[in-house]
Amino acid sequence: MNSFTHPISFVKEAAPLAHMCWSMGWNEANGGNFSWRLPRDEITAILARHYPDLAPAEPVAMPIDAPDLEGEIFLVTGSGQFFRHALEKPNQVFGIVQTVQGGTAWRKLWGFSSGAQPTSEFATHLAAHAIRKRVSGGRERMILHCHPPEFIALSFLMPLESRALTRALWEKMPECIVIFPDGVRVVPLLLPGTVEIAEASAAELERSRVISWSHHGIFASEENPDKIFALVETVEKASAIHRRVLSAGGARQVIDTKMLCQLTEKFGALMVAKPEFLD
Ligand code: 2HA
Ligand code: ZN
Repeated sequence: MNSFTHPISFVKEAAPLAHMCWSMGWNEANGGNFSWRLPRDEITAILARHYPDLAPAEPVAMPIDAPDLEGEIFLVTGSGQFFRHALEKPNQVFGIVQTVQGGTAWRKLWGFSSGAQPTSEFATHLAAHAIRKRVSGGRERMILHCHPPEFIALSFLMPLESRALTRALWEKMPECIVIFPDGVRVVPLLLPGTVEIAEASAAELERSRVISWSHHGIFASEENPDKIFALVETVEKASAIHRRVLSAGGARQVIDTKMLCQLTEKFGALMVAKPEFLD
C-alpha cells in the first residue's frame, strides 16, 4: 500500500509514479524526465493555501517558443534529479513552473529545493504538450520519458521505421493495438536535450502518443499517472516478447492482420485513434 503523502495532490500522485518507474528499471540515475500540465485554478489554490509566502521567481528564457502554452503551469522533474529519490525528496526532485512572456520563458513557482532547473528535455516536453493538448482536445496532460531496456534493445535489432516497429509490437499481444492504436513513431538517434530532437519528435507527435528515441528511450503522452504507466508498461512488455522471439530465431507465426482488424472492430470504442498500419 502506498502511504506517501504530500500537501500538493499532484506531487502525491507523481512521486509514487516516478519511484515505480525507477523500480521497473526504466529510470536509472538521473535518466528520464516527467512533466504534468496541471489544472491552473486548482494548483493556484493549492499553492496559495499551503505555501502562502512563496513568490514566483524571475523568468528564465527557453530555447523554444510555446505560445499555445502561455500561462500554463507544469509539475516537472528537475535536471540531474533521480527518480529513485522521488518519495524521499519530492521537493527537490520536482518543481512547479509556469510558462510566461508569451511562452518564451518559464518561472519557478515551487520546489527544486536544491536549485535544479526543469529537465534538460523541457523544450521537447513543451513542444509535445502543445501538440498533444491540441490533438487530444485537452485530454492528455502528462509526458514521461524513460529508458525501458527491452524497447531500447529493439532499436539495435530492427529497422528504424515506425511501421515495422508498430507492427512487430501489435503482432505480439492482442492488447497492443487497443492500447496504442496510434502506433509507435520512430525518431532517429539525435543529441538529447536539443531543439533538434524537440522538432523531430514534434513532427511524429502529431500522429502518435508514443515516440521511440532510437538507441535512447521512449517518450510518451497521456492523461494521468495510471494511463501513462499502463502505456509504457504495455509497450515494454510487447518489446520483451518480440526481443525473445528474435533471440529464439524469429517468429513462426504472429497475430495476423485479420485478427488485428477484428480487434479494432471489437474494441474500437476504447481506442484513442484509428489504427494506421493495418494494410
Ligand atoms: O538524463 O534521460 O534524455 C535525462 C535524460 C535525457
Ligand atoms: Zn533520456
